[in-house]
Amino acid sequence: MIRFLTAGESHGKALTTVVEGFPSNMILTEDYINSHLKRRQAGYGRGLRMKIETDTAEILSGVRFEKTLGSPISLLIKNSDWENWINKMTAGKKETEVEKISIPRPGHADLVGISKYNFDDIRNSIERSSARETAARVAACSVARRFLEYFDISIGSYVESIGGIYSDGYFEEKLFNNDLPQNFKAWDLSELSDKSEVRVLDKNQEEKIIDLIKDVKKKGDTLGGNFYVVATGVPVGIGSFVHYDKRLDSEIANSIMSINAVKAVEIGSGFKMADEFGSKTHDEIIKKGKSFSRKTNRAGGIEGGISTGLPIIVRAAMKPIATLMSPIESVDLSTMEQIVSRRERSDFVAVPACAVIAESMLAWSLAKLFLEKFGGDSIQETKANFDNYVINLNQQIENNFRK
Ligand code: EPS
Repeated sequence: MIRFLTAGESHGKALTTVVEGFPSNMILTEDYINSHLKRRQAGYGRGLRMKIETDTAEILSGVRFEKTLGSPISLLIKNSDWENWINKMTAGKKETEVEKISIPRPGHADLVGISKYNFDDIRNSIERSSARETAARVAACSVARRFLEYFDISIGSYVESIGGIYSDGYFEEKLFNNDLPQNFKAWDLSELSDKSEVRVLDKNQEEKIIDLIKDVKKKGDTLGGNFYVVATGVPVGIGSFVHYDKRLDSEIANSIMSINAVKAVEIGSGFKMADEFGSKTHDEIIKKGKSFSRKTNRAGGIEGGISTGLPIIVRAAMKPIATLMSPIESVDLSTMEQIVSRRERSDFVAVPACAVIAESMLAWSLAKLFLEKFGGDSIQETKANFDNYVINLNQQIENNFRK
């Protein structure tokens, strides 16, 4: 079983993560991890903080001469902004008076956090609930992503909409109609979308979105949006129907929903399916060489909680950022007066970053169930188990069904 923990506050000294359970002998470098950290920081509409930080992970353990040892991998990402926050965030004694925050921002974790943890300062809620934590996740999950690359499993994403501005649906149609080029890899989507400042695939849409963000910035408002995350090369048989916690779709939904500000997760054409006839929904099974495929991929690559071998398609919705420069109403907890909420430096839009984080979390979920099936202490052992399975797949059906 693989697992990871993250630790660190948004304006604390650093973020850390410990990743455990991956096989030995995988090539893993800081450059690889940092390339994904950099992608998470991009996107038009982010706030000033991203100009301060250049997220880089230092590998502290679990890797020797660029190869994993099978032991826990610990990673450190320093917060450059720490210098400005030492007095406010020190783990040591309070040396100076620090103003307590008493006005919760609607939509943020401020109010529930102080209620739950018995805090006398909303700062204590803000710090750990901040999406800054996702930098540590992207670092941790890049180990999973690296692992999946050994099996040609590729992950990519793009932004479908921001502030209600959608593309023409060309790519979604291709995905759901299972009409992708033979050599299509999900990473191709990221290579394309990473070229756009808002990670969309359509130039026309990009311009409209950037104009809207400019307008929203002026007004002190924020935006959310929808995005797609796709995985290709996932073999048939990952996940299971035998128990609720072994289902690949529930595992994925859990990990994507755990990302800050995500409010909905959909597998395949989920919500649309609910409005259609069964005959117009289910993916017909067709012969493909000696094996099988599906005419379409509305199920998003998962049936009965198990991967079908077709691309895994996940869509998610991120709500608008909760910190507003033109704030809405709240209550000052120190006076119990109705008042407008506090302003705090923040992003205006973070949907492009959210899609990168979702790639990372999808990689984690896939690696988790993949390793549960194939196991192995070294990457060579895992690879041998995997190759053996793939070779025998068709033979198995032939032996069991042909007379
Ligand atoms: C965030 C507020 C902003 C964002 C932050 C998430 O940070 P700050 O308050 O320092 O300006 O930039 O995101 C990150 C720091 C990051 O790395 O993604 C919040 O309140 O959730």
